[in-house]
Order: sequence, then structure tokens, then C-alpha cells
Amino acid sequence: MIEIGVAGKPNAGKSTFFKAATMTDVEIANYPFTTIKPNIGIAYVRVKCVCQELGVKCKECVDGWRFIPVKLIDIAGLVPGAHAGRGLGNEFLDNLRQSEGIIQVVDASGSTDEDGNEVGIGEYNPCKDVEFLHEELDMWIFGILKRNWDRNLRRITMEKKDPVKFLTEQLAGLGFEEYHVKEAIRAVGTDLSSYGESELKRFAGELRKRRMKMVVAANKADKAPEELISKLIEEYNAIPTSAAFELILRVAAKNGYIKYLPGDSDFEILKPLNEKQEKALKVVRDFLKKFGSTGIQNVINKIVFDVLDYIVVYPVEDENKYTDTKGNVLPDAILVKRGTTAKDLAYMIHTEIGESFIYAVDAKKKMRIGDDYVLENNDVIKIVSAAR
Ligand SMILES: Nc1nc2c(ncn2[C@@H]2O[C@H](COP(=O)(O)OP(=O)(O)OP(=O)(O)O)[C@@H](O)[C@H]2O)c(=O)[nH]1
Ligand SMILES: [Mg+2]
Repeated sequence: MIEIGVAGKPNAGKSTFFKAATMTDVEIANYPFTTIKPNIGIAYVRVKCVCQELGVKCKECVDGWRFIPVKLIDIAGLVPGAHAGRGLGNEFLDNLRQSEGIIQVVDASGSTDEDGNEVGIGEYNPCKDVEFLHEELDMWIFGILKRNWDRNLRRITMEKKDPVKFLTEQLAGLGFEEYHVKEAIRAVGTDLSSYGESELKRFAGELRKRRMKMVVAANKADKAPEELISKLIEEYNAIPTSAAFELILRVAAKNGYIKYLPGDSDFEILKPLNEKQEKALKVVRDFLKKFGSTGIQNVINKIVFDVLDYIVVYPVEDENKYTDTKGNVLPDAILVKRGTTAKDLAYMIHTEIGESFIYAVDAKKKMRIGDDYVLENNDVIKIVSAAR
């Protein structure tokens, strides 16, 4: 499953975002460093289910919307200078080792300083938060690179190792792949022996840019000054969010008060509300009208589809009825990286199926496709293998 980290400075609303997205009960409080141990939960991307396009009924979607799981990790807050031990330090960045992408939650209302302490609305410039997170991530990678740099260089020279392969192995624990390292070296300079401290820092930055793709959530948009939100959108392509409002909606929906699907632009009231609830939901509705949604779903979809470049495919066993062997219509929707081939998909379903792959069928076109066919978004695919 795709893993996505939720990072940012303390008190920005990371755990609120996480709780609203995963409905996992976690601690939320108006002071820095509420979260210390990482929280892990399941959130969902929301897509139009292919059943409508095919004119069949499936049991896996809600009102035509398919929710596909991704793993979310909410980690401790990071402050400037964390790499040098400020705040809780940056050891917990280790929790992001497996994350393919990062959602950076920033307090767009500017009501918390760089350490997460409360200040007046608009008193702090949240753009600074985006920058320092980058810097802290860079320093983290720099620290790891630097630890063994001289020895690694010697080994590359003496043992005639391929530098890209060798460094990728050294960084494998952080999820780096060869192309990240290759491109980063190209950007900084191919003569590794000439790397001093500043080149190594740049190298770390280039690596981070390629490995740690981010989406910025301009959170607390419900109380943020417009100019701060606009600035975050302009500079960082941020998405305005209100994690607090999403949480209100999710809880109200769970308790049967409203009908609301994550990402919706409105909700329907299903049972009588008391005055307080009514008032709260009115404020939330005004926000939805203004921003189109709470933004939480947009952020999750954006990181998975736009930034990490995933597509959705539907494996089936029966290419005419679009079912599995038990007759379930479109039983699975899976996220695969753009560029995944039919044979890769077979391996993802099961190693054995990959190994004994014969051909696949594009169920929409009823067309036989080969192992090197590159999957497209919303493809419905039957894999034919000797394994079954
Ligand atoms: N108005 C408003 N308040 C929010 C929003 N999201 C979170 N908050 C509040 O911000 C405070 C901090 O929220 P948390 O989710 O605990 O923040 P965090 O980033 O996880 O903080 P640490 O775990 O300490 O790093 C709490 O008082 C939340 O209720 C939001 O969208 N709007
Ligand atoms: Mg937290």
C-alpha cells in the first residue's frame, strides 16, 4: 500500500488532519509536541468508480465513488534547527523512511510561531514553515550522507564501484532509487571527489526534491487571513484545508446526523440537531460554499495522482461480466504507478501469477494485450496465467 507521511511544525493540525482522514482516535491539543510516537492509519483516495462507465452495478462504491486505501503516518512536529537537536530533534524523521510522499500541514492562519506556540492570527508568516521543513529534511539527508562520505568515496575509487549503484545502496534505507541518485549527481557535479560540505548539502537537497514529493495543506483556512492563503497557493501550490471542519463532518456523518462523503461540497442533514450542532454545521457549510470542500480529500488525491503519478486499475477474472470468480463485480480497484505494465500488474497480484503470465485482456475493449502493455487509468484487466 502507498505510504504517505504527514509532516510539519508542531500545532499546525497534523493530527487533526490525520484523525479526520483516517477516523483513528488520536490526541489533538492546542500546544506543541502533542504527538511523539507516530500514528498510523488508513485514509482513502476518492475516484469515480469505473462501474458507471461500464454500465454495471458494483458493491464496492458509494454513490458511484470509489474509496481506495492508502496508508497515512502522522509524525511529531519539526521545528527549525531540529537537525541540531532543537525541539524533539529530527530522529523521528526516520518514521518517514517508507513514505513515498509527504503532506506538509502548515498553519495558514499564521497563529502559531515557528515552534508551534500560539500567537495572534496573521502574526507569523506560514511560508517560512514550508522552507524550513525542506531545510530540515535536507540536513537530515546531509547528516546521513556525511557520516560515511570519506569512507564511501574511498571504496568507490579503490573497489571501482559504480558510484550511483553504491550510493543508492547506502541510501536504500531511506527509499532512494538509482534514478534519484543519478539525477542528483548530475545536478551537483559528476566529480564526487570534489564535493565539499556545500556540494554535499546541495546533493542532499537535490536528493530530497526527487525522493520526497510534497503537497502543502494550507490548514486552519477557516480562520486564516485571505492573503496568507493566497500566498501559500501562489508560492507552493498549496490547497486550503480545514482539518477541524473535516473532522466535524466525519464525526457527524458517523453518528448519523448528516450524509457526507469525504470531499463533498455540501452535506445533507438527516436528523434533528441541537442548537449548538446546528450553529457549528452552519459555519462549516459556509466554509464549504467558499472553498468548495474542506480540502482534505483534495490533498490526498493530489499527492497520490498528481504528484506521485498513480492511476487506478481494476483487475477482474471475467472480462465480460467484470467479476471475480465468485461473481463480485469489480471487486478490486488498485493504485499502480503510471508506466506499470500488464505483466507488472500480474506480479502485484501474486508472484506466481506474474511468473506464469501468458497474456492479459483489456476487458473494456475485449482485446488481448501483451505483457508489455502499459496500463491506463481506469483499465479493467483480466490476467491469463498458467497458475490457474
Ligand atoms: N481553526 C482550526 N483549528 C485547527 C485546525 N486543525 C487543527 N486545529 C487545532 O490546532 C491545534 C493543534 O492540532 P493538532 O492536530 O494537535 O496539531 P499537530 O500538528 O498534530 O501538533 P503536534 O502533534 O503538537 O505536532 C488543536 O487545537 C486543533 O484543534 C483547523 O483546520 N482549523
Ligand atoms: Mg500531532
